[in-house]
Amino acid sequence: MKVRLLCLAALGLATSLPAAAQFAKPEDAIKYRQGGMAVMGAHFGRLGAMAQGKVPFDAKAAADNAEVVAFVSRLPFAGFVEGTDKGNTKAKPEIWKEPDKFKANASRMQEEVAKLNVAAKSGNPDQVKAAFGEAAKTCKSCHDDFREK
Ligand code: ASC
Repeated sequence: MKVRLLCLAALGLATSLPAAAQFAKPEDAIKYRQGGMAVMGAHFGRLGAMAQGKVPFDAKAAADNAEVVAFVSRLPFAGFVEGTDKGNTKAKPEIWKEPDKFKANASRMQEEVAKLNVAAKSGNPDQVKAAFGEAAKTCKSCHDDFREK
């Protein structure tokens, strides 16, 4: 019980603190967001392989992967704190020059992967394929505008 309460307190703190205060150093924020993107990319890629017919459709695997993508999609953006545009990063300065546009892109992606998660739970390959395509467009457009090649 005590542990559970502590965990809840830690979660509350983590989500209410200003993003910068959650990272001791700029590199930590960069590593955090890259880690989140890497996890999302790995699981999104497994869905993509099914959507593109490279591996047979497996409803359970699709649902499991979509669940991870939907959850992790909410994490990386806390790592885009001020002062983290330099160093080991492909993040473009536009992220901090056009923050509203960047946030709108993030929200669109999160909405589309939430829909992908619903589609994957249906077990219907055509729905998964369609939702995957819409979600992938949001990844690409944000990378085009805000990530160096
Ligand atoms: C991925 C991945 C991306 C996106 C993008 C979609 O699996 O790592 O960056 O999908 O390629 O167009």
